[in-house]
Amino acid sequence: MPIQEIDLPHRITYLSILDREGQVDEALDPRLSEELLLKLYRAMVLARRFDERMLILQRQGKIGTFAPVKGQEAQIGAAAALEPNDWITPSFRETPVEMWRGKPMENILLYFSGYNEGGDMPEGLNLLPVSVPVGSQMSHAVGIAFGLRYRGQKSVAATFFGDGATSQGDFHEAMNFASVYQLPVVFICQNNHWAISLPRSRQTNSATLAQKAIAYDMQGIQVDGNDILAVYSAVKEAAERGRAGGGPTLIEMVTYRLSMHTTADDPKKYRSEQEVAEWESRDPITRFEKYLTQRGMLDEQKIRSITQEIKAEISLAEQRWEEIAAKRIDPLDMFEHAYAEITPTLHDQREMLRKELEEKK
Ligand SMILES: Cc1ncc(C[n+]2csc(CCOP(=O)(O)OP(=O)(O)O)c2C)c(N)n1
Ligand SMILES: [Mg+2]
Repeated sequence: MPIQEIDLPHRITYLSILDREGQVDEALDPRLSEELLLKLYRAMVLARRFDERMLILQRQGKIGTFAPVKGQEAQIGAAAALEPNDWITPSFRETPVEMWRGKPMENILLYFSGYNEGGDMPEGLNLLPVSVPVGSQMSHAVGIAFGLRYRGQKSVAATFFGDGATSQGDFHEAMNFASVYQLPVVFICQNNHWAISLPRSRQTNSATLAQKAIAYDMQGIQVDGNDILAVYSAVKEAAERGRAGGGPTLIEMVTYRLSMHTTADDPKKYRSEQEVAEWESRDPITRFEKYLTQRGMLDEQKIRSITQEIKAEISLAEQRWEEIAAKRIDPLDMFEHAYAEITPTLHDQREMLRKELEEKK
């Protein structure tokens, strides 16, 4: 028997459309309308400013631990490429995607300051709540896609996860199931090079994360994850394929977490400032701004007015957050939603807190 090479149906490609200088590859340009381009830019800047504001609020002790998104704002391109009826299952680093979908900023602030109301999802967003267990949200998307197929609906489910999540069993189970049933799932891996303090090089020995698609006979593509046009195009194509019955896709967005893992760690302990500086020069917002400026769609004055609008929008959201929080200030509520019947330990804790609160009155 001769040794034969097995011809596999997929090859891994890398897609980049907008370079660091804001130059676009004309042949690959998705040719989005000026209105959408400006909307994307505004959403990226809003996400960056809101992230900065949240960091200040966390340092002031007004909100708890959260995962900053600085540097990963091109994820908005993925949300924009989906239809409103498509489902999204996010991890904890997709605040910009959630905001694009319509999750109010005050809900995000309520969530991170410990109010149940923050978990309320406005009706019809087709967006699942943040799922903190690493990798868990992938099988949620697969289940949703299975349901969509069963009901004959033409929507897809997109799921976001990090490079670290690709080492979880959940990743492989979700990819396998989605491929066996040819489900309309878009797997979007935000490879930001770090899983807390573990570098991408120690996460897997594979040259790319995208190539993991080959084992499941699904399309896999690596994109410049700091290039919003490339992210948009890759997700659009994957969603259309899923919608047309062409099965799932794995997209690896190569990006970088410019800030800390969460507000509870200090990245200086495990990575060099030189590495961070190198990625700062690939900032997704700067490059998009350069592109829009070169096209005559942005200038200093326009940027200034967008910045002011955004500032006002964030402070309005903070006001609404404070108003809702002021009306809902009974900390005893936290014991009400975990069990139908309270456990003896929680019962004792609740009584202890009740006493403390009464003594304070
Ligand atoms: C199942 C599980 N194990 C461990 C953790 C603790 N944890 C939170 S985030 C994280 C690293 C995730 O890295 P990655 O998937 O690359 O996502 P990133 O944080 O970089 O966005 C870990 C280990 C968790 N939340 N869930
Ligand atoms: Mg990561």
